[in-house]
Amino acid sequence: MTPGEGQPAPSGDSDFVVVANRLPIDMERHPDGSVTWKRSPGGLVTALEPLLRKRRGAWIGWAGLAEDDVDTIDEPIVEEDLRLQRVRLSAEDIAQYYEGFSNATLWPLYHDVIVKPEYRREWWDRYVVVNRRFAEATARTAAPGATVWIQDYQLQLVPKMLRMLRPDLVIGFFLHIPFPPVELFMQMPWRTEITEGLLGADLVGFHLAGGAQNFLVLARRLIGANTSRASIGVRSRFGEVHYGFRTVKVGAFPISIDSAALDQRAKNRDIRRRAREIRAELGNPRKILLGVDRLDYTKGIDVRLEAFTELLEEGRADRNDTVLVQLATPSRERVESYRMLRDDIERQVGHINGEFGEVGQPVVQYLHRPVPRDELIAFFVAADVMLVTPLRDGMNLVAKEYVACRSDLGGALVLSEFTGAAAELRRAYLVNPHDLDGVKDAIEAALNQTAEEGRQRMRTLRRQVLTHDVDQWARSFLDALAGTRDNS
Ligand code: GDG
Repeated sequence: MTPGEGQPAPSGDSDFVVVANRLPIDMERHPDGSVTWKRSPGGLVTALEPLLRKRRGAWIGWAGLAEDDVDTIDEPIVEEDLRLQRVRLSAEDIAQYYEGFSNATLWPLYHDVIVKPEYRREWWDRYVVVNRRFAEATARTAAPGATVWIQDYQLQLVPKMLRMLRPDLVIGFFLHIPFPPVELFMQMPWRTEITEGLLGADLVGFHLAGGAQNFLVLARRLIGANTSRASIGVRSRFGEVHYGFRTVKVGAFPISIDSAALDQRAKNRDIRRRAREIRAELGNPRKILLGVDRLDYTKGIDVRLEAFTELLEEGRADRNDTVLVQLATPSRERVESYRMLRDDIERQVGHINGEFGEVGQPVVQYLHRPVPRDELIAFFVAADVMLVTPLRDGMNLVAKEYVACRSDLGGALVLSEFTGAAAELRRAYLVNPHDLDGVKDAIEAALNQTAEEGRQRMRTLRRQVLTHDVDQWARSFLDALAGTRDNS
């Protein structure tokens, strides 16, 4: 095959390259102008690090700060066998590509337009520019014939741009958020460009078969491509889009967590002691309900607060003996809809405590800040009922983390049907977050379940989470990606 335009870009020497909006390290700039780096470990990096190290891997992404001179080509930061290559973003790139097009256009559009997406041409233009910057950095880093794995909605144009620069590469793309039904996607003024951008990959992966199926329909209707018609399986029975001279595979790969590590950590004596302390600090209530989310309008935090309010009002939850803890990590605070959400949630919390709390004894404990990992695990261990009520969520790792932390088979999970996790965690108390009575009934059932019922449910949930971990997710995707070349 010949490259689409001009000369092929010069190649680098990494055989395996991960491309994501963020690097797994944060750059910190100090008042004296000096710069230090802080690791920000997440599930993705934990899963991919061993593979990256084994294959002289590189990770390409933004370091989290605004910088000038975006065209500067930085030396990679080399950590043992792992290379971290940063892509610079200016303050304007952040405002238009990241906060604008990614988080005020794509995010709401892909989450069922819970908030109205804004379609602004200057945001789109910047999205194209920044995607090209990522594609060029990747082209410089990847060795001939390397495998490149592009992550998420911020980078949907990179597969095609990269293929034009480097047709020798094996390119995979995975979307971490839902892929919407065609009827919604068609709102997007740049729908053809985005669809063609994704079709630059050899394999396009989604959490759920439904998202993969939506993408096949889109490729048929919008691009006029021939596609397979059979239903797509989970980690199996991939779909196909015949596009030009190429065949693009499409599949479902539900992401998971490092289940065994979390299971172990939650058994730690200090963590268990801290869980007991948390209960004591909350006034030793009979029941602790817990929510853990980025403060995002997709997460349905208002839904659970409303349900809890009505349960208290109706005396179905005891105001003297029940506490709801909501940990809300600050998120995207410069985007208008997120600022409004924060105000709404904080008003709602104030209202509930005003109505049902006592001095020194609120019924809702709300923290608007990230808590350290071990503290979070202690909250999972302490919580009797975990509330996960998103209106739409690609997967939701919090639900899986809660389950992984409950080797005692205690606790109960209330889980929205509109999360990806609901497809796997069938023994949770599943709810439709739009049906408030249904949510209330489920919370009440979870609060009052017998110990035996709880154990049975949790045992089944744990079997699922412990056997399907993030390592399996990465391997199943990469095996399918390697398979695209074996067949060609
Ligand atoms: C996107 C998709 C998909 C939260 N608060 C704290 C904290 N967290 C951690 C959780 C969990 C992670 O953040 C959140 O992951 P989620 O999956 O729940 O949600 P998104 O951030 O929206 O992620 C989602 C995911 O991508 C992966 O594909 O599942 O559907 O929207 O790990 O534990 N961690 C710490 N302190 C906190 O206060 N340490």
